[in-house]
Amino acid sequence: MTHLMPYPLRPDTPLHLLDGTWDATFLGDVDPLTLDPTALSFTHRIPVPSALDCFPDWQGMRGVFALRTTYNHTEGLGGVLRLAGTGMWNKILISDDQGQTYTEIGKVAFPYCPVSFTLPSAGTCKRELVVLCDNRFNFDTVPLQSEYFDFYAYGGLFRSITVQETGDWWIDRVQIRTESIEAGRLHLRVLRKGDCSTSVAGSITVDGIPAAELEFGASETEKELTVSIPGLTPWTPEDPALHVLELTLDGQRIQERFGLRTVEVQGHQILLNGKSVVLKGFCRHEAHPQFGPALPHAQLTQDLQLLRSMGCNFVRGSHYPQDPRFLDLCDELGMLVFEESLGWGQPAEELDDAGYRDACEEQTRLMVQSSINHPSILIWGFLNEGASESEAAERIYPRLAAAIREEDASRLVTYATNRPYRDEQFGICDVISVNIYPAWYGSIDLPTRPLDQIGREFDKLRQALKDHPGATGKPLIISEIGAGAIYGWRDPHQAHWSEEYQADFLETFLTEFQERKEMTGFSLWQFCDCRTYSNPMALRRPRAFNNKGVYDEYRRPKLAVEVVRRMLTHPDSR
Ligand code: ADA
Repeated sequence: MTHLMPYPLRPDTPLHLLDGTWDATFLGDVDPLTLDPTALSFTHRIPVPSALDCFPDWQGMRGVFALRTTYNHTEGLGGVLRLAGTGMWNKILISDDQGQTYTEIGKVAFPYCPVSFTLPSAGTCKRELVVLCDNRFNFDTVPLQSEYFDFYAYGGLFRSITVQETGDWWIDRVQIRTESIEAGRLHLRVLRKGDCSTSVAGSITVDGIPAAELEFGASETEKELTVSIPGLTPWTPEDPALHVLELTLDGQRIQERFGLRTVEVQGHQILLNGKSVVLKGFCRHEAHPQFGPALPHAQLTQDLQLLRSMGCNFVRGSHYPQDPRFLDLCDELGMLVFEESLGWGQPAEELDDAGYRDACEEQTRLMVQSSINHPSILIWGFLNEGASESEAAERIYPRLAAAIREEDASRLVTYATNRPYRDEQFGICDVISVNIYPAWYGSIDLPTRPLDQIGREFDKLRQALKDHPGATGKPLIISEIGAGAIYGWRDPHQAHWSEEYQADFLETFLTEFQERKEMTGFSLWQFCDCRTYSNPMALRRPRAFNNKGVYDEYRRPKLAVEVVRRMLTHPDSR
């Protein structure tokens, strides 16, 4: 069952779900750092979560927006404010007493990334929360999101917001990793936060079965232990069995959901629970023309059903941390996931910026910490199509890979490159991921059939990777390949941009893939069309959309959907 609240759950802790209708206003080109929150007046009532610049009065506008809500907090208690995903840049303030004075809680400029802030305790119980959302591009304040990306940058609070009330200390997370499927052995890392000066004791159950006792000494904030639960059903795409671990510590409870599963590589293969798995799926943006990246639960569910119905077992969450509700659904449906932190085509100069590197590492760590218990995630990634051939890459790629492995050594690390013939960072990867667009971008060598280029490109790629010391012998994923098609544009000549060309393109790719056993998987570009910019790139982006979806932005199927379905559900599909 999917709960409205994603895991972890804290059944005994007072929790305020702040999703609802908030006061809102557009302030335009003002400085959010010096703005007086007591002087705000509000013109609109707007739902949160949402993307503010999707609403009729504010479509396409950039500047500062203010949002405000109130909730009743228990007097004297502290709290943890959790934002599951926000846009661009935000400053969060809380009122101390009926909105007369405000305290700044923090700023967040990690688009799409789950973040949390500690709230001070207050004497009053009614608290006002004000968020200033700035969706203007500014490399100094939002280095992670730039205007040259190929997907539209929105502002606002895209995903759920909660306040959990706390006493002096609280259990932050229990991170769960599978050590042995046969023995049902789990490695646990329990994290405690707040004022931890008292010692506390408690116990752990898994699916209600007692698993361990534990004790935190005074000032201890972290505890690692191993528990074995024989007979636990493993998690597989076919039978995605999920289990609930409950920790009770001095009267506080936390419930974490997990799956028993391992992932590793062996030569060209990816092994899931020791068995070879071929990853077959799509890259997917969290995107809708009317709601931007703030998708309702029903849309998340439908998207997964559509992927499933095409025979996919894999989704690449391009190009940012995913909605925790989506990951919960992937866990439940047995969909395998490649989750990556935000990045798109960063040139060497940006990779060389110390502030960029720090922000990139921090958002990557936050993504891993937040998503760590989702069994569906097999692969962590970062820096889609960055300048991985540059000298500057040396200062960030190994650092990000190391940060991920420090947070979680139990999954595979990769990044998607679009420069496989000159890439210098393959050595840090467990899996090689290549984005490649033969028969779409670049020269089409007529008079041969353009689609014949796909096979030729793969021969070239195979040879290049075999000769590359960092890549040779590793699993290879085609992390992007695709062709654009305008929904409804049918053409007997199968011209570029027709649904026919896209369908034929994907059939050719899937036929090639079938025969090339050195390829371990693919995530086709892309699941559905998504909005991008009406800038010089628009000449390659009719409608200012990236049209390489097999569904259009309203999830209307193009011809390619049936082709993919036929090929992937064929009994001989590997
Ligand atoms: C890149 C990029 C995608 C998209 C794609 C395209 O590979 O990673 O986000 O822009 O190209 O459609 O050209």
